[in-house]
Amino acid sequence: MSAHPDTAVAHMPFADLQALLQRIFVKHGTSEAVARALAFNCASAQRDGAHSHGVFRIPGYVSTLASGWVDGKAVPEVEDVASGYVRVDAKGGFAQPALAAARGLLVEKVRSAGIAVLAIHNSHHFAALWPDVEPFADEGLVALSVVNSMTCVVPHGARKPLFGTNPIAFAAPCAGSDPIVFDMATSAIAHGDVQIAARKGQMLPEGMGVDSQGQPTCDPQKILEGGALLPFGGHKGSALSMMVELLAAALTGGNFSFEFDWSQHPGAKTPWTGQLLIVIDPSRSQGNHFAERSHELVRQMQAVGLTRMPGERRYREREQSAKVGVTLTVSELEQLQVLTQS
Ligand code: NDP
Ligand code: PYC
Repeated sequence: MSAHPDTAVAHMPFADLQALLQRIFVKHGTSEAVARALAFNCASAQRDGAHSHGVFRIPGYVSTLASGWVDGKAVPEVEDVASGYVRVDAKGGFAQPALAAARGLLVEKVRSAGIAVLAIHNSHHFAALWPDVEPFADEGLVALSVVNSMTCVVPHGARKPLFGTNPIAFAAPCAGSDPIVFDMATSAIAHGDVQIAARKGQMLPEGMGVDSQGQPTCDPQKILEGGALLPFGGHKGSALSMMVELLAAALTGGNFSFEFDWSQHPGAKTPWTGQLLIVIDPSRSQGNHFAERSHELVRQMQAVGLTRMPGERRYREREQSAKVGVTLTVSELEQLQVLTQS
């Protein structure tokens, strides 16, 4: 008996997956440049086992492009506004090509001023955030990024949802190892993981969300059908989520998570908001010692019993993907192949 396509797995080289995704993006209305940026991001998430933002997201990208909600051919406009400040208008397109367009100028400013900010607005971010920060740490820089999303999180102490799932990602170099990276939603669970649990018919742990009546529920379907999520860590996560709204939207000129209305675009899934990156050159205060100090911190954390660093699971998955290829289910692969045709 052969395995079910939802559980049977296929493996493919990273470059092949990236090329397949790139074809899908172009087929469904993006420019080659946008397709390259999104395909690299999405294939990287799949390669690293970041499944809530890997190929799982492709149907959402496709339906959003079809709805006319996002401009898949937008050409970002980069503005050099100050010695440590770059601003980008993504022109209603995706955030990743906007970052790619401004990256060279941003790094130039970080190297000359020691720190620089990249403020992206009028942008859609539908992806994991770590791919936006990790490459800076590979270059010896420290990077922090925040992005806001769509209203689905009830601020601590409030009655109705207002915030997005609003992730924060951080990356820092570490001597002798991969960069230290964390990337976390400020909601108790990412919206993508709620969708995955609903699809699998699995219940969530307690404390993640509420139903349409505001009552606590572990049923992901009830959260998706008129319910909402809670911030992680009560008032503390709620404050961080508020900070993300301020930095990613108020500061950049993007929409708050509650400010856009996609109801006239059935199929639209990508939040139309903003993103902030802060990048620091640690050599300005620590000479070449920052990466050694990072390593020392990790060593001490391990000495008190820590067995797993944030980012470590992804690096392990990445290593495994390099050996055997990127893992997808047979259903996912079949679905991708269909999307290259229609
Ligand atoms: P997780 O809760 O799975 O993980 C958060 C962080 O904690 C990761 O860096 C993870 O490392 C680390 N971690 C997890 N478990 C442990 C552990 N036991 N010990 C030490 N570290 C641990 O992520 P979320 O569900 O909060 O977010 C998932 C993704 O969703 C993120 O990539 C985020 O950017 C994305 N997202 C995107 C949004 C958008 O608007 N674009 C909105 C909301 C979320 P590791 O990666 O190695 O597991
Ligand atoms: O998983 O919460 C999420 C999310 C929102 C936008 C993109 N991903």
